[in-house]
Amino acid sequence: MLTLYNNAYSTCSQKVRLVLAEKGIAWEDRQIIFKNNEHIAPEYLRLNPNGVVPTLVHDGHVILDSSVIMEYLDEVFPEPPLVPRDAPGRAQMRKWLRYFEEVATPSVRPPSFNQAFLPRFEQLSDADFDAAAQARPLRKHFYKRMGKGGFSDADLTVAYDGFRQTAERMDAALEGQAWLLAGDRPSVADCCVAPLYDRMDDLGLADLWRGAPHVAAWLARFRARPSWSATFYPGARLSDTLDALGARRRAPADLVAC
Ligand SMILES: N[C@@H](CCC(=O)N[C@@H](CS)C(=O)NCC(=O)O)C(=O)O
Repeated sequence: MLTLYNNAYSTCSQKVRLVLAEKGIAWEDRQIIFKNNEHIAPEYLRLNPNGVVPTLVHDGHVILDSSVIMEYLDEVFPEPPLVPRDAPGRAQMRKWLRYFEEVATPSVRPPSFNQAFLPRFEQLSDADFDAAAQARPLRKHFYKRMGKGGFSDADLTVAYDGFRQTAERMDAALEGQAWLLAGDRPSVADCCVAPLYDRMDDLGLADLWRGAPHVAAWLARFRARPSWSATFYPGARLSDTLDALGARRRAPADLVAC
């Protein structure tokens, strides 16, 4: 009934897996392997013309975009609620979702590519790299900006600044409450951003929220939930597969300093 096309270490996939696990929904796992270009294969593009994961298929309906999928799941499987039932509460939740999509989500990409994904591309000829960028409907210009040499220190500085701002805002909101919205369990707003923290931590960048104790406590609280271990199974972190990815680690201090 529910099929999720997703990838183990994709943060957008992890958002949706957290919601599925919090709700205890059974689903079919269809892994999309990036290095085999399965996300830009014609049969997958027919399902998701953006050439990204995740994609949810439910009773023949194709649902795209991780944040849309999270809200869809809450509508179709209302218990336990991960979306506020009142309009002002939903507006609060969407305020966070849009802010995360504008600031935190793009902040995670430059360090992720520089530290983990670049080796896949830097061995390509210029023509093959161009073709790889052109083949990505949503990310053509992002890949061109990265180039075979990776994102610049200026790009990394913008990314770190955005993530620090996210942590500061969340820290203020989390003072005196366990989760971003009222309630005794994580909402889709928490599920949206938590995988981004896990990724930054995995990249050695946890210093970005060193001055945000409520964020650190929130992350520890989330990591103690069964939904977390269901989502972050072995292989779901870049550090689990760094060798397979041919990744290089740079010293965090070196990265944060720029
Ligand atoms: N707005 C989309 C973005 C999805 C997205 O960027 N997914 C990444 C993985 S987290 C991807 O599939 N990237 C493919 C690529 O870089 O070619 C969503 O939230 O679903």
